[in-house]
Amino acid sequence: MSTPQLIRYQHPDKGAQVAVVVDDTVYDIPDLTIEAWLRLSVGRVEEAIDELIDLIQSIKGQKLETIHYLPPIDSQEVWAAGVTYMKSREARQEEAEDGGDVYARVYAAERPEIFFKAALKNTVGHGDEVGIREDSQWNVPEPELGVVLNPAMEVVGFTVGNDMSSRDIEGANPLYLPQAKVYSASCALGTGIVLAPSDEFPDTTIRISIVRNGSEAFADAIHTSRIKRTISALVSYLGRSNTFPNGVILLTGTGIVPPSDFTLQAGDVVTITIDDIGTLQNTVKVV
Ligand code: DO4
Ligand code: MG
Repeated sequence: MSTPQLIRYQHPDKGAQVAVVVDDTVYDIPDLTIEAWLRLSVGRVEEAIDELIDLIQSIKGQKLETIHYLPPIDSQEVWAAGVTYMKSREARQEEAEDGGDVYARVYAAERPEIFFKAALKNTVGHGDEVGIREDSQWNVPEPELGVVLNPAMEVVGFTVGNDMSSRDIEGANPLYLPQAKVYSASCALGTGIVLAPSDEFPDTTIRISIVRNGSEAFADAIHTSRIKRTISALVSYLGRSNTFPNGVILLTGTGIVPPSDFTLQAGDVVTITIDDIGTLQNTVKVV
């Protein structure tokens, strides 16, 4: 049996629907929300996953065909860690108009950079359009592993994330970070939550490919072992003096940054694959 995945999708009659995907088969769980399941998993993550597996034995599944994915969140916020890979530190220092000392310092510091990234209203799912800002000339995707946490800050699984970023806005002044990071369709997540709880980073590779007019304009890959932080340290800082009663997603930072002369254009197709976690594909639009 493949690792179960919790997804949200748009059902033609019933609207937003939560389902479990196992072995390319979709099992609808009527009335379930991501919020309800994350709450149910507190203190018993493995048991809650086993219950889902038991439940789908009695449900008739349908083969996974064309499906309109929704982002695998409902009331959860998406937060993001930054400058967790050397490549990110180098690229930010290069783009920063003031030399970017702040990035070198945060890379070395014990406290990581963590920022609010998105709520559902600014997040798109696999297959939807992801946004670049109309007031920015330099936009990139950031392919990132997402850690999915329940209200007790226990890891329930992982997802694929895209922390879309406007490099000219961020580079002009670090205080512009929220504008560079948080806008319409600035975050993509999906396809779903892979229910493989672990406090260790999965031993996996994050890959990106950007296709423009049918040709690959950029591709790169990074192994998760290159990250400077641990999941437990990132989660511990996220949870300090803050609570997430419905769970939370934490993107763990990018280790891939396209060269400085690259910017996204409307119509580009961004495909992010994390081995054993999934593939997230979105077309770019100007917002
Ligand atoms: O400090 C800027 C943002 C860093 C970031 O998003 C990343 O490293 O992934
Ligand atoms: Mg990022």
